[in-house]
Amino acid sequence: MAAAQLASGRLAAHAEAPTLAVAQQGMAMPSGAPEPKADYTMRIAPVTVELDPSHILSTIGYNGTAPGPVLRMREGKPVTVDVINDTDTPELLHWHGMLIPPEVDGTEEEGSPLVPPHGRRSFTLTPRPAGSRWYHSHVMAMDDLHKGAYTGQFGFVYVDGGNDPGQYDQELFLAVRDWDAFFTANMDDDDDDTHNGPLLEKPAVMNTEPDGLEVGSTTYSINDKALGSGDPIRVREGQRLLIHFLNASAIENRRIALAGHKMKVIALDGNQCPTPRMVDSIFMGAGERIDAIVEMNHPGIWILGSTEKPIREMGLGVVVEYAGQHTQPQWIDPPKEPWDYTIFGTGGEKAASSNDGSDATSAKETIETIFEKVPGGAGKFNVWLVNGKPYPHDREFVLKQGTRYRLVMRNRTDDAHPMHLHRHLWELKEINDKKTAGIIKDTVVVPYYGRAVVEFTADQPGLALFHCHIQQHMDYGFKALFRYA
Ligand SMILES: [Cu+2]
Repeated sequence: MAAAQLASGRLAAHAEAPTLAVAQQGMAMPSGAPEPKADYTMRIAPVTVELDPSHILSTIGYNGTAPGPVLRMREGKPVTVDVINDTDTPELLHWHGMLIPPEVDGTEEEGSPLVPPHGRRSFTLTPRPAGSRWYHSHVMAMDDLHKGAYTGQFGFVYVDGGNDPGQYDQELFLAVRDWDAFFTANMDDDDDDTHNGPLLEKPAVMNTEPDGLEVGSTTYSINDKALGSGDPIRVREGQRLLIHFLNASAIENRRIALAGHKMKVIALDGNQCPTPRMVDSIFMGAGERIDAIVEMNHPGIWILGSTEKPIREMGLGVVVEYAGQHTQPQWIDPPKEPWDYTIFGTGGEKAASSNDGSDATSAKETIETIFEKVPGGAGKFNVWLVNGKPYPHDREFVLKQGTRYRLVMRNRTDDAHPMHLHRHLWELKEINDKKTAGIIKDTVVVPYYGRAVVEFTADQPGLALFHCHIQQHMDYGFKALFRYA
């Protein structure tokens, strides 16, 4: 009964799952064998993105756009995806938040095959679970800010589980992005939403060595347009919007609001949360998704965008325009409330069962992780340690099939890190000692000098990459492989 439609022309351009012709000249395909038609073809190639008429950037994207198309898949129905790489370097297409084998997950560390330069590869995967997932390049970028997650290689994949997500009049997919990354010695951290915590993991003795170069940006967009450019989101009073948000940044965590409106958060990382809640703004670590319902009950012309004025002025926003309104787009600062995942969960202690299908009462084993930064100093890069070592580790993290694990993440650094575990879902249990249950995620922001505890069941045999979703942190050590015994 829900009417799914897209708000604007530029979003509509992303609505159709592409089924491009498969045969391409010069592509090495086995001769003689009949070529099955892929359900999706993803062509990796240079694209231009017109953020606004005065800022057209060159990057790498999928199927001629950045972000790539919104792919809609049916939960549990296998699909074949042809990935064509029209660039000069090997590529990997990763499916973030899906429970799929390492061979198709799209990371070199897990052993997924690379898509060779000017080559192609076919992958078959069974999309699950239902909800808002996304795809992106998972190659290492190191000091090349035109590779991996710095490029336009990202997009939504929505896995339809057949459940009614509630009534809505318009469905929007909004990816928050920064562009034209550069190295900087003066990183003005915008992820300070987590600075107000109890600093449980702050070391008694601080490392005062000077930091190395970090990655910054002064160019932002939602999807492929800067604020004020492109079509507004056109609405009518009384409509309900279902907005799928994604922080597709390789660099930063972000806070977003829609001026004049509250948003009802219904899902975190695509998974319905036990307690939907109205909020004035949302906070997303790099890689995280939030689904929200917004009632259009405050006619006017408003800005949906970053809560930080300079970031909005550099493009991170989109105009929301009620029919018949003709004012200038307005911004109103939302109340400053620290982001707290636990308000979307159930009361921690008594919530015994999780909704990821596991038996939370069975015996658990604990995996302790400690994150540290080795400051790089002037002109160099910081190195990031997991349990005292940068990647690769040896056999530190070995899982037993069927066992429920309690993963403790201790962040002894002055950054908030969005930590992601591939091919598994985890249940958030604690943020800075505050307990919760029932929140199922694949990425969690471990606060500045803080601690997060999650639980997951080892039920996805094979290698699984655990890493910070900030590309530079991952590239310079902040990752580890979980393996099965
Ligand atoms: Cu990080």
